[in-house]
Amino acid sequence: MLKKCLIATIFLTLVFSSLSMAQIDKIAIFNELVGWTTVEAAAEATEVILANVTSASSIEVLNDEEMGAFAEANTGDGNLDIIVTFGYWPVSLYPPGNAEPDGSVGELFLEGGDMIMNTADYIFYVTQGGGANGDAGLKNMTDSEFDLWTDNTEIEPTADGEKYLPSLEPFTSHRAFVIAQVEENPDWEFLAIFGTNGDNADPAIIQNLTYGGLVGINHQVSDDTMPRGPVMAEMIEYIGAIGGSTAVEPAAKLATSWGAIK
Ligand SMILES: [Ca+2]
Ligand SMILES: [Ca+2]
Ligand SMILES: [Ca+2]
Repeated sequence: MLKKCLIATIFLTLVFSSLSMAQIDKIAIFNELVGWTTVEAAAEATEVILANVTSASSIEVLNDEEMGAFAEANTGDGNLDIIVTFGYWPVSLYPPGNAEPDGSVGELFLEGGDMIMNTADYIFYVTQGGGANGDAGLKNMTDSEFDLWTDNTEIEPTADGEKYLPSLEPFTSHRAFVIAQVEENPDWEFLAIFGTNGDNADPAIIQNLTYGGLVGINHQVSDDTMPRGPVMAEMIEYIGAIGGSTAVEPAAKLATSWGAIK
C-alpha cells in the first residue's frame, strides 16, 4: 500500500512537473500574406500546428491589425508568447520599409522575452510593398548585423534535430543563420541548432542574453514540399518542453529546465 502511494505520488509529481513545464501562454499565427510559400500551403501548415501543439494555452490565427494588438497585450505580461509567420512580417508589428528601426510593437514583444518564429522567406524581410524591409529587418529587430545570405546550404539534422524534430529531413536552405555571426555576437546565442551544414543553421533558435527573447527559423527556402507545419509544431513543443521563458531571468531558467530534461 505504502509502495503504491509512493508510486502514485511520484507519478503525480511527474505529471504536474511536466504540466508546469508547458509554459507557453499564447500563440498567434499570421498566414494571410506570405513570402516564398502560398497562402494555401501556409493554411495547411497552420492546420498541422493547430492539431499538434499541446504546450500552449491558446493558438489563434489573426489578421495583420490583430497581430499588433496581440503583441501589445502579451508584451511584458510575465509569460512566454509566440508569433508565427510565413515569410511576411505584418505591418502592425513593424512599419514597412524599416520606418521604425527601434521600438516597433514587434521589437518590444521580442524585448519583453517573447518569441517570433518564421518559415519560408527571409525572416522580417517581406512586408507591405514586397521586400521593403530587406535584410535590414532582421538587423533592426535584433540590433545586430546578422544576415541570412546562405544560398544552397545543404542541411543535415543535428542530434538535437533528430531528437526533437522527427519530421526534419535533409534539405537545402537558402536563408539560414550564419553560425559564426551569432557566436561572435555577445548579445545572442543559439538556444538550439536542429539542422546545419557546419557553418549555417536552419531550423534553429537564437536567444537574446539580456532580455531572453527568442527568434526561430524553419525551412527558409521557397519549396512547398518542405514539412514546414510539422517542424514548426515540433519546434513549439520543444520550447514548451524546456519551459520557455518568462521576463524574469529567462536565460537562467531555460538553462535549468534544459538540464532537467537532458
Ligand atoms: Ca501572454
Ligand atoms: Ca509575453
Ligand atoms: Ca532595433
